[in-house]
Amino acid sequence: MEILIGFLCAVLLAVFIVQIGKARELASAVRNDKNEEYEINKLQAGLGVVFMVLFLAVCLGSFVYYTQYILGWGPNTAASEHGTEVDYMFNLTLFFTGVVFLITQFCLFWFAWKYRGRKGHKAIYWAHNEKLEMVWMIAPAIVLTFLVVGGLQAWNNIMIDKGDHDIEIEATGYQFAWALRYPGRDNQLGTKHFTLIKQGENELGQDWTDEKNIDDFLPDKIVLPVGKKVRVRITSRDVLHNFYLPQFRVKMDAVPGMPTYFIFTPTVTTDSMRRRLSELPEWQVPDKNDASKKRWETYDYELACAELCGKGHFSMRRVVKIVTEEEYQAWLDEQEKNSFYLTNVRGKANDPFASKALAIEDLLKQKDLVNTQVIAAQDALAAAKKANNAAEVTKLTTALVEFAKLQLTARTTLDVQAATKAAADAATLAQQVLQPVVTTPAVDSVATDSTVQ
Ligand SMILES: [Cu+2]
Repeated sequence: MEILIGFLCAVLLAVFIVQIGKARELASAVRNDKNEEYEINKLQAGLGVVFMVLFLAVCLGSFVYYTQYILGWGPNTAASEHGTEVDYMFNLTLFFTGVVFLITQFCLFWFAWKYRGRKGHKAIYWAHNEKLEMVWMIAPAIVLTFLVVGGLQAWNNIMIDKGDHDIEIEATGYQFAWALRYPGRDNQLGTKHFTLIKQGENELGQDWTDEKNIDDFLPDKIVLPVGKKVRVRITSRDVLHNFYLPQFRVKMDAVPGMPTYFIFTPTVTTDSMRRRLSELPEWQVPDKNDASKKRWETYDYELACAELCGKGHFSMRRVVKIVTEEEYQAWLDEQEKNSFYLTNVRGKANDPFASKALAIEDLLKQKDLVNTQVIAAQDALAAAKKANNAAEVTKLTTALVEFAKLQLTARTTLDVQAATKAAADAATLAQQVLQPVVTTPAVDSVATDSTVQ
């Protein structure tokens, strides 16, 4: 409210000054007083210079004040490999346009002051000057060529698809959400067709006769490992949407009937980004939704839709988490059992593999066996640490390194034999390092034995 009142006062003051100026101008014209006209010129040109100083001060001040919020500055430096290139182009453009802005604004008001109408000064008639025209044509042409060629080069570097990505995921925009799809452990997205789309049953139109679809799962957020090259296949089911990951400088239209893509490598984990933000005072305040936490503690990267696609456009948001490779593998492990095929199609009337045993089911079974042993070993290690049993801690820590290797095999292999071997090896290792579990209740059996005697 105060700002509005202040703004209105400033407008009224400006109107007042202009009206007084006009009245003076009219009076001098009636009196045919040239000196009065020169005085008015001086006043107006002087006010122009004052305005210029204030205006440029406000521009520079707001730039400094909002630096923390500008992409490419402070906490908003890019969190992806190619993002630094985009930020560089932005900053280069900002530099050139900033310099031109300062020079032109200065010249505009300074010239109005310097060449104001004065006694004894006559304006010269200057139709054109070829040299000057050449300068102001060639200088921007050089700068723009530099910017455009640099921009094209950056675009080509970013968009080139060498097929050497580590992970391919898919994002399908629809009114009003993103359907995300991961390829599962075969690392290949299954085929889909729009004619197969069935509300509630097959949202993406996945073709269940394609075995690549069997392990595809549809999570509610994007989780990616840091430092891995990710290709996102971007599609839309209805209207134009836009796949936008601001912190990674990823932005691409989702077009119905025409898949697009974006390849990027995340470089900053969510945890690192939170730590980065925790150093800033404005992120130290309590969170809006959870007052027990600071704002930086609940920070998450996000996927948004950057195409105004209808009334629910605002709700097209998904959380994006960048994690370490180990955390990513653990997340995949969790998600694997949620494969859309396994949870919704397997064993149903529309299951094309109804009578066939599937390798993925064996793989998941073997993986679960390994996981059980690993959890038992981790629990044993925790207990040994609590009991201050140094020898046991050393033994279990060494064993857990071996367990981790077996677990990784069980989590990633496509070969049932390899998975079965990993499960068998894990069982053997568990036998060697874990205390045998006592199954007979010792006290009771002794009592029973003595009664029998
Ligand atoms: Cu949208």
